Amino acid sequence: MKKNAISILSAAVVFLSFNILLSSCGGGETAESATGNKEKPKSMIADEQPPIEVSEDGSTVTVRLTGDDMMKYNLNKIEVKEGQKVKLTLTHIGKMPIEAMGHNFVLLKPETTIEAFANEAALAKDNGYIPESQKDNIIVHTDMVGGGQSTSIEFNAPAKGSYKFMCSFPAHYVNMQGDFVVN
Ligand SMILES: [Cu+2]
Repeated sequence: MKKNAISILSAAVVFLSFNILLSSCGGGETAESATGNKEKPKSMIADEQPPIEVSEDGSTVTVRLTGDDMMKYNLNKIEVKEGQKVKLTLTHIGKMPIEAMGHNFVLLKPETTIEAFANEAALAKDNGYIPESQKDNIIVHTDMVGGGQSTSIEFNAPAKGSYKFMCSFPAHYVNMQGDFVVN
């Protein structure tokens, strides 16, 4: 009697382990297909777009600039060619509201210093942090955006040279600035 009970018990253990093995295999397969190429979520495809892309005929350059909740752009250098049309989109990939973590893109003329510009900009809240007193020092700028928002501008690349771009939200220029180089 005792012997029988033990063999029934061990058969039950084997049966249970087999079931666990089967279900874990099944789970594994599901996870695999979820990350397979065909199942790729749209956001991942968007991430694969290059941040700077030149059109086939070379006439247009698309710039996909992002800003986040950590006060960072995805690019600290943007290189284009003289005569190119620049289509720049700034996307705020964070979640914070515009009042707390607004971002824009301001392209400054070469003789302008970022610090002087930023100090004036910080006082220009009512004008989206674009100071009237510094308008002559701006080549082009976007609107200010908050988390989840996006804005686009189109402009012709300025003359050959090295320019600075920055975010004019108060204190952001410390982290959010870069070189805009026209070759
Ligand atoms: Cu900013």
